[in-house]
Amino acid sequence: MMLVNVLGVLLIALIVWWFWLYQPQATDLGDSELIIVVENGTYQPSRIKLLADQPASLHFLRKDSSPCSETILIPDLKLSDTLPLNKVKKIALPAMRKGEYEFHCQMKMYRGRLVVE
Ligand SMILES: [Cu+2]
Repeated sequence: MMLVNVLGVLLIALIVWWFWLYQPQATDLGDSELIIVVENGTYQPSRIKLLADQPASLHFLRKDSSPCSETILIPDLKLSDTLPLNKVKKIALPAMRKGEYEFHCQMKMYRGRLVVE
């Protein structure tokens, strides 16, 4: 009984960590043509640093055939687009103010973040 409680608490801690605390390392967008791979439930990389007040573009390569991963949404920019399967798709971003902007798939299973600084 005790063991079950301990396991339950651990499981909750893991869920909290995964959904709220886990922060993957940020990758600089830089000048390079960074390609964000959409596969196995993650955007890789999922935390992308870019410069404020400059238009930029993201390149996505979707390898997951599930229909949900086809849509990409950046709610703060009112941006939504579709990603073709196994083809690089370029998404243009406007100049943005400093801050963090989430992007995700239709059901938020895939989640990423733009870090503008
Ligand atoms: Cu999804």
